[in-house]
Amino acid sequence: IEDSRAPSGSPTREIKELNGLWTFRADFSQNRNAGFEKAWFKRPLSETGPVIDMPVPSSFNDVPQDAQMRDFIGWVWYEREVWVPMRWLQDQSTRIVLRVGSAHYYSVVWVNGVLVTEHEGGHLPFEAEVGAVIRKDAGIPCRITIAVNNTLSLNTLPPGTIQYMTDHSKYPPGYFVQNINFDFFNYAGIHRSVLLYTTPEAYIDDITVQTTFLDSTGIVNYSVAVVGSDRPTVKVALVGKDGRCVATANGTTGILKVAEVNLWWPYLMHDNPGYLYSMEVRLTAESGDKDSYALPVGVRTVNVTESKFLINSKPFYFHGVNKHEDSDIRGKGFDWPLIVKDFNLLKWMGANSFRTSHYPYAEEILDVADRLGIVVIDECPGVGIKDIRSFDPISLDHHLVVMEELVRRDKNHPSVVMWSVANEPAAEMPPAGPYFKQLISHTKSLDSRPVTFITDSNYSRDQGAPYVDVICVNSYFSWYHDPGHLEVISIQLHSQFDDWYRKYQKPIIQSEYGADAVPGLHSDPPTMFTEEYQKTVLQNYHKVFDQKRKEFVVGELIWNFADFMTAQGITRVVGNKKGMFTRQRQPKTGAFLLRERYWRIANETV
Ligand code: BDP
Repeated sequence: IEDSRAPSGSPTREIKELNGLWTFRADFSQNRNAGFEKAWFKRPLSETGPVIDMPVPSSFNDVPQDAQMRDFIGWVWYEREVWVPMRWLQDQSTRIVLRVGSAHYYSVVWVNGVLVTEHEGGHLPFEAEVGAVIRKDAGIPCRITIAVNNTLSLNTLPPGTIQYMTDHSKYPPGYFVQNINFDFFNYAGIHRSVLLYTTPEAYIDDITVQTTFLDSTGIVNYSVAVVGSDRPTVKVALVGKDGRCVATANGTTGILKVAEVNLWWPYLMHDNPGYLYSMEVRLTAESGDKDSYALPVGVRTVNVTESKFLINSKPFYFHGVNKHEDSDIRGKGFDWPLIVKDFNLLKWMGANSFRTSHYPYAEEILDVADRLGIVVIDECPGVGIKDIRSFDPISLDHHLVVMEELVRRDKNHPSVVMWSVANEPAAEMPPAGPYFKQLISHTKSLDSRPVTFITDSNYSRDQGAPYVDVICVNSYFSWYHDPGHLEVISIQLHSQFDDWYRKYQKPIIQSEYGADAVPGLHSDPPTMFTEEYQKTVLQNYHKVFDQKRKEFVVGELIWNFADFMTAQGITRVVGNKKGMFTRQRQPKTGAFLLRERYWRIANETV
């Protein structure tokens, strides 16, 4: 399933990882276009100018010891040579695919100087079939060149603007800055793995599963998309954790029925969370080609009522976090030790859920969430849509495509229980109504999960809320509003919940709340930026949550799991400090408070 999941290998497929050191150059020319004008892709990069080493995957920004590189806007060029195994080349029917897990923001890819694909969007995979190009030049190593541009415009997701500074008494000629309306560093580069992998000529292109259950019988509706064969024979088997086959079916679409099903349950809701079957799909084409693929499948349902979020028909309460893909040195680059550490911290805290604020995370992260039973709200990069021009048809068309790519990639993850199409857009602007109506209905046409976006608009003026299944509200009482006044949180939070519920009768999640705490700063009575202030904000919010979760509040997600880097600005002390953990993942006082709280809630609901 080529572009919807990271290839995991199978008896019929091989993978070659291209991670490691690549050759790299940033295009500092005045118009940032020398690379295209001089066709840097045609020859080895080292022949057209100076190069440096750059690790993949990683953001490039913090790797060189150079402020200009950290803040670079424009095209950067990556290159790597690789020997492709002879047997891949000899068998003409082997498809060879080049896959990039993600690169921020716009990518152009060449193999041996031949353009093979382009992709817009910084957080989702893309790929190209490259067998024909490589076979032409067999006998020499193949040269892969990837140019990546991190410039954001009004029509990108997230949006941004480039501002030229023309007062030459203040700025040098050609000086420009990238303005953004979102609160995290615009890290860029090749952020996830680059792979070459093979499939047979007739192959399994995609699999879709939808699950439900009736009493103790699990029901898995599946469909398999095959490319390269008109009359494929498809056999499907569902295998339990103990290796026993529990159901079989034939054909490209069908139903698997599992007696005495082990449902997929969230962490802390059941003593055996995250149960996954393996759905083994075998294809035989009329040509004799065989392909196979094993997809982890969790059997569970998701439903939303007027006041509850139900998983497997039981009320589910989100006690979790908002995260970022962010850490020292590698920025947003994929990093297994960091990922496993973060899951260990989530479990330590008793968190049962997270939101992928504010863009899709690496799919390997969702694989782990599936296995642990951690529930995910899967967000697209629709963050910072504040300018009315970012609601135009060009933006909407791109946003629809991004949701298609996201759903195609993540639809089979049982951990994903809801899509978020945006974070804090200017939802009170008139064009927001039709924009979100179309965006949400399009997403619903792709998949049956509930859909939301995260709002910070006033309940009476929000134009998008009529179309969401769950109201997700961010608020920063006693921080951005009434800074220093902890005593107003209770009244303001009660009003917030009651206003929204009265108007919409939909379940509500507090999708963000929090306060900055510079680790090690203390004061009593609490003052802003100390650990005590952060802790007290949380305590005051929690008192209200405890009342409202008996009614229609179905979740609380702290902002943020860990401190993270942002653009430089007068409200950010080396980044955003609203983390429960530091950027190096050491707990602040608030982390211990949440830990106590989350375990207490978990023990009530089990
Ligand atoms: C919210 C944003 C989030 C910010 C947070 C903050 O959704 O991205 O980081 O505020 O300011 O409005 O800390």
